[in-house]
Amino acid sequence: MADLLRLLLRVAEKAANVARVCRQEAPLFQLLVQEKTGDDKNKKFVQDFKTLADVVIQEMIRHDVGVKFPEMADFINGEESNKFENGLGESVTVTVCATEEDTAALLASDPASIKADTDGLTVPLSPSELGIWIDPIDATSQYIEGREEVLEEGRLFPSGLHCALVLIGVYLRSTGEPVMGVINQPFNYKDPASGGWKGKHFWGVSCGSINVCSETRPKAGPAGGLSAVLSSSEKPLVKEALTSLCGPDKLMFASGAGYKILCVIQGLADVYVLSEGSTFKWDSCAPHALLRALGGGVVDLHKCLQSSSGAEAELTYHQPRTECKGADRWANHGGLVAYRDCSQISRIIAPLKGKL
Ligand code: 2IP
Ligand code: CA
Ligand code: CA
Repeated sequence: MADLLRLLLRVAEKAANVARVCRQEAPLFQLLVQEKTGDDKNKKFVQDFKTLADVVIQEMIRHDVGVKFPEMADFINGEESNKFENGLGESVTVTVCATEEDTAALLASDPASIKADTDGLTVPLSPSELGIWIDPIDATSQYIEGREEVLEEGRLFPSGLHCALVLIGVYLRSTGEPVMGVINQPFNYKDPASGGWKGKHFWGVSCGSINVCSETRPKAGPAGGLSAVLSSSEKPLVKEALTSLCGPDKLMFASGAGYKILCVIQGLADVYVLSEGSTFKWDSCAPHALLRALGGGVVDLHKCLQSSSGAEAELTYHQPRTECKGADRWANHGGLVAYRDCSQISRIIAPLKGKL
C-alpha cells in the first residue's frame, strides 16, 4: 500500500493548492465562509465556521482516493458535510464529479508526484482493510483570520496561517489503529520575491514492524525538563498543574489540534495535553500515525487517569459513540495526551490525578 501513501501525498498537495487559491482574493474569501450550527458545531466554540475550501477539499480527496481504491470508497469520511451555504444565503451541494468538464480546472489538475522518500517502502495492507479520516482544513479559525508568520526552525509559533493543516489519516477497520498519515501545511513559507506561499508535507507509516516517518525522532533533551503544549482555552486547573510540573518557560500554547500534535512530532514540545472532548477522529488520526511511527502515540487522558498503567488507552478510529449525535459521535471524548516517549505519560498524569 505504498501506492496509497503516494496518492495521499498528491491529493494533500492538491488540497493545499485549493486552500491557497481560495485565500487569494480577500473579499471573495469572506463570502465563502459559513457558520456551522446544530449538531455540526464544535461545542467548544461560541461560533464555528467552515469555508468552501473545506468542503471542496474533502470531496476532492474522497473522489480521488475512491477512484484509485474503490474498496475504500465507503470508508472515506471527514469533518464536513458536502452542503455549503455562503454569506448570501445561497446553497450548493459539492460533489466532485468524474469528468473534467464538470469540475473546475483546479480540481482536475494533478500536482506532479511529491518528493518523498518512499522508494522501496512496502506496506503489507490491502485497501479492503482500511478506512480514512479527512480534516480538509484544521484550525479553520486561523485559516480565516489569515495572519502571516515568518517561521524559524526549532521554534513553536502559537498562531497564524501556518497552524492550518490538511490532515489525512488511515486506520485499520478491524482494530481502529492508525497506520498511515499525511499532513500538509499549505502556508509554511512565503516567498518574498513572488509573494506566493509554499507548503511542507509530513508523512508516516506504522504497521507491525514497519515504522517509517518523514521526520526523524528528535534527540532527547536534558533529563528532567518536560515541555508541554496546550490550547489557550485549556482549563485553568490544568494550566496550573502543568506550570508546576514543566515550569512557566516550558508550558506553551498553540492553535490547532493538528498543529499541536505536529509540534510533538517535531520535538518542539514533549507532550500535548487536552482535558476536554473538543477534538475529533479527523483531527488526531493522521498525526497519531506519525507519532506511532516515531515510537510515540496518543492516549485518552481520562482513561489514563482512571487506570494507573495507561494500557488500552491508545485512541482508536473505527467506532462511533452511538449514544451521541452529529460530530460528537466521533469526538475524542476523554481528552488526550500526545507523546513521543511513553515513559512521560505517568509524569504528566500524576499532577492531574483527582483534579479532573
Ligand atoms: C479544531 C481546531 C481548533 C481546536 C479544536 C479542533 O478543528 O483544531 O484549533 O481548538 O479542538 O476541533 P484549539 O486550537 O483550542 O486546540 P477545526 O478548525 O477543524 O474545527
Ligand atoms: Ca479539526
Ligand atoms: Ca476542519
